[in-house]
Amino acid sequence: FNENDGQLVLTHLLFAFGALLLGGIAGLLQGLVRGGTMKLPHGIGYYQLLTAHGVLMALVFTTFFIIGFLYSGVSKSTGKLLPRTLALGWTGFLLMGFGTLIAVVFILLNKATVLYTFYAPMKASPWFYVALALVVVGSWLSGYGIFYQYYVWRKMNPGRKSPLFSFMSVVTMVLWQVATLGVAAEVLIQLIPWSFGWVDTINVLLSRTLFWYFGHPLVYFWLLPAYICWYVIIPKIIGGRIYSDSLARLSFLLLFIFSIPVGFHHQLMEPGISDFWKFLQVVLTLMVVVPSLMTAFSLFATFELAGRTKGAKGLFGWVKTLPFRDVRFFAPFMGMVIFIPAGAGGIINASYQLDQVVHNTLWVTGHFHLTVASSVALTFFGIAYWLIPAVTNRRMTPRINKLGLWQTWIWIIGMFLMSGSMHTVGLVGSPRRTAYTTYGGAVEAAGWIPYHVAMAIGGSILFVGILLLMYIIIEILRSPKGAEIEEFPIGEEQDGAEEPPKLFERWSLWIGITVVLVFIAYTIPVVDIINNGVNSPGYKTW
Ligand code: HAS
Repeated sequence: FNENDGQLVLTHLLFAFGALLLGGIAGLLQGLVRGGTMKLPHGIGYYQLLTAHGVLMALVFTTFFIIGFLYSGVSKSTGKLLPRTLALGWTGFLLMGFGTLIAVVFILLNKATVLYTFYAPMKASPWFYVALALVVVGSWLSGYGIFYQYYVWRKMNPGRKSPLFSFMSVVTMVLWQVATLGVAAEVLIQLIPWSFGWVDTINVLLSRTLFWYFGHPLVYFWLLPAYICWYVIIPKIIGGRIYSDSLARLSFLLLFIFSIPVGFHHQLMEPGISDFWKFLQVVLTLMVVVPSLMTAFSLFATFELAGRTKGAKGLFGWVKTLPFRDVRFFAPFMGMVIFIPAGAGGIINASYQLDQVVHNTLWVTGHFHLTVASSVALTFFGIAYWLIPAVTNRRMTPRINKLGLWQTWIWIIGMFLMSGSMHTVGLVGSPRRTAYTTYGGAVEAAGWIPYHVAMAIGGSILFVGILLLMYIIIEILRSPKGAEIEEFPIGEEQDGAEEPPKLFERWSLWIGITVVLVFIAYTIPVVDIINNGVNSPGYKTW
């Protein structure tokens, strides 16, 4: 792996894992404080810790890891990063890193205790919002680096289809650019002027709408890199072939166009948006499920074909041929398995009436611990075990493989306890985001306690999983640089497969369709929210 490219990738990954460690500590502590097990000194409270946990894990860990991973694959699949790509990558990293540091300082100072969704009318220090803006701008620059590399590759290879990894990286970053317009508008037009005191009030519903315009595609920004691993990397690891390059590209394009005009499914219970627009966005939400079902189909096909070429017999004989003892496969594979119930939970949330039962309960917290914190996180861990050796010219030793398998099991057990309890207790009404309380001794709330204990135990097991992960990373970095170098597994398509239609790389078409859908889904409700919204003075959280 090219050394300069490797350094850029490694720096992103280490920053991401540093955030994961800090976020994990905050997560453990918030769980203990919430459960009433401990009180922290200096007035450090539940919401402050929960903010640190959410921001560091959901926003910082994911974004840095994803950008590092995408750059690695773009470098691998197009040759080597061009000087301008590298410059954009490093500038993006510095801006995002600087923004993150400022944001974390303000959270630690208890001046930004507004949770990872930073909903108005809760008001943080203006510098927290400025820091967020820096992170977003930095990530745009990183995206431009990927676009530039892809653009130059296509110019130099006219008529050829782009490498699948690069194509998917471009879709992921285009999705990110379109999605972050919402949060950038919220931060720049609403939150910054309001928190500096330049305006007295804020239109809360507008701010939440802009947030969720960004917030839902955000979850696909987390998912798509995991899908890149499932589609491109896993076939190579299992000794098989990519089932269909065209199907993979199509599912990414569908995820892109349908992931954006669906933010209202997070606001189904909110007044101020009429039923029709909620219904329309629910329909579009169910459309975005389709490419995930296509992905499931494609993965099963890849596994089965690989198994059959190895001589597997019977309907399910191929399952036995999968390399379960190889952590590069096992960790992402468990991510896939978990994504089946996780996705089903998402469909429940998206069903307008069912959401009335689960909204704002711990069920939703359980949902996103299965999706992002299990399916996506396990896939990212599985990637890190070979990617860090690959970019540092080291070898993934059998010991690292074994420790990785342990780490995966610990994660699964911890998450089973934690997310399982969250889902169950959420269904019987236990709310999310509430500090320690006995609800005035209510009988119903007393019944929730065993689940909260199980959540705390699960959370503690997960923390052990994070510590083991850190140990493995240090082990990898301490291992000698050897003559044997870890391979960067990139799958190839079945022989004789058809070329994907040229239309797939006509970006103006896909971006155009997305813009049209966004206008249809958002114009009238947003005009309505602006005209009829009630402004709030808000309140400082510090
Ligand atoms: Fe979600 C809330 C709907 C997917 C993350 N979601 C959240 C929040 C987060 C989040 C963070 O409609 C909370 C935000 C907050 O703080 O308030 N979600 C969905 C739907 C999907 C979905 C319809 N969510 C995700 C993913 C996430 C994520 C992915 C992160 C990465 N979600 C909602 C809704 C809410 C929500 C509502 C708001 C709820 C409320 O009331 O507030 C779908 O995209 C899911 C589709 C997935 C599938 C599964 C396909 C399965 C595959 C695996 C195949 C396995 C194989 C291996 C091949 C249909 C691809 C098996 C092999 C064997 C041998 C067994």
